[in-house]
Amino acid sequence: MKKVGIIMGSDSDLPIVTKATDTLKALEIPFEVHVYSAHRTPVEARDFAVNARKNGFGAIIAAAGMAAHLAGAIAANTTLPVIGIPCKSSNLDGIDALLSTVQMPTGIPVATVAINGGANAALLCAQILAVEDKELAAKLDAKRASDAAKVLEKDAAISASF
Ligand code: RP5
Repeated sequence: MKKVGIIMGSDSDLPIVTKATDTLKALEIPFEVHVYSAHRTPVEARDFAVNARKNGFGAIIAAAGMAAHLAGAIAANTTLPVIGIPCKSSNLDGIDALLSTVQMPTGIPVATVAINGGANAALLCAQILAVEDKELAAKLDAKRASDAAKVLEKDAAISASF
């Protein structure tokens, strides 16, 4: 199976990235995690993206806050799918990172999840990899069914309490 590359702009983004790594672990998807910044270590961020396909990656998650250019900078240097996580790490509550990540110019797409949406970033990677992987697709189907069953249990409990 192809690996997922996870890049975060700072180690202060780790609590959000952990939601992605937990999700990938549960689905038994291999991944690598790095701290590379579009601004502080632009050479390392670029090199990772340029070499990602030949290094066995199938999708990349880029998590960054504030003036979040990481996902766009990674996407500029690879045609692998890039999923951006805008991180809430400033006085602007993550709106700054959301707009910086989502507003990509035509030709260089970044699939942007919700502010702090680490789990959904991992699930989107899984869905991309599952296009060519029936076993992974079955795990995703099972997770959807299990998640729905939990909601219905809550429905029954709440409904019975009134
Ligand atoms: C961004 O700036 C990082 O992704 C992080 O969300 C934010 C703050 O970084 P630190 O000052 O905590 O290292 O580049």
